Amino acid sequence: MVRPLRFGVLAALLVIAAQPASAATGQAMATGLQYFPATVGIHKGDKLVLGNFDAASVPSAGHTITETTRASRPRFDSPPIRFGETGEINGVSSVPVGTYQFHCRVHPGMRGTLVVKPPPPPEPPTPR
Ligand SMILES: [Cu+2]
Repeated sequence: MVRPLRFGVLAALLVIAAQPASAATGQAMATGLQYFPATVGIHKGDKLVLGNFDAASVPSAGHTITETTRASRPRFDSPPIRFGETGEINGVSSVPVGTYQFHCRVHPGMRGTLVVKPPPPPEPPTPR
C-alpha cells in the first residue's frame, strides 16, 4: 500500500520540522534506501534517532547509522532498525564537534553526513 506509507512519511517530516533548534535529540529518517536529511545536524551532546519508514528495507534486517569516517572502530553505530521502528544511534552524544560520514551496515550504498556543532548558548532566564 503506497498511500498510507506516503502519508506516514509526510507526518514524520512534519514532526521533524516541528522540533525546536535546541532539541536534545536529533532525528533522521530512512526511506527509499536513502537517509533524510542526507546531512543531519546536531549539537554536541545531543542524541540522534533514526526512524525507518522504508518499505524497501523489509526483506533485510533494517537500516543502521554507522560511522564511516572511522570504519574499523566507529564512534557511533546502531543496531539494525526495522521498518516501522525508531532506534537510537549509540555513541553519538560523545562525538566531538566535527563532520562525519556514515553509512548503513546492511546497505553500504546508503550514505549520509553527520555535522556535530558546538552546544547552543544557554537560554536566557524566563522573565517572571
Ligand atoms: Cu540499510
